[in-house]
Amino acid sequence: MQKKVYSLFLMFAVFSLIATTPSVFADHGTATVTNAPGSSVPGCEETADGCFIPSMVTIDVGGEVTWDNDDTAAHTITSGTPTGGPDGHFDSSLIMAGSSFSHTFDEAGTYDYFCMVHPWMAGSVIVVDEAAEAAEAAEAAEAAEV
Ligand SMILES: [Cu+2]
Repeated sequence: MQKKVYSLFLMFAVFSLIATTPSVFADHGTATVTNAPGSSVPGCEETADGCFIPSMVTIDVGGEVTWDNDDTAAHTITSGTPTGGPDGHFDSSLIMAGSSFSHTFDEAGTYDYFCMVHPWMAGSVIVVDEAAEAAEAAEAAEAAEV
């Protein structure tokens, strides 16, 4: 009897996990980053916001990040680091003032990027596999039962 109640509770826990997953997807499906105004001269990297606002975004696998260049200068969104150089994941080439660039991320991981014109401008995109994490959590809940 006790065992049956516990199984019901576990089933409810798993169902609620499944039920909440789609909303998590919706929350992290897209992200928008803007270039800090005046970032074509050094200084933005010293501010709390950084040169890309926000300088770190988290999305799900399959999500899309859009960079809006609201600054008055042209910038690039180039994957890699200022010291290591471009790593080939993505490169916007020059984005003119008032234009934007989007990239879809199909693999989990951390993607650093910078501006080739102004190498003090750096940011990161973190791509997480929510479905895999939910499955792991469900597995952990199951393991805890034993
Ligand atoms: Cu730039």
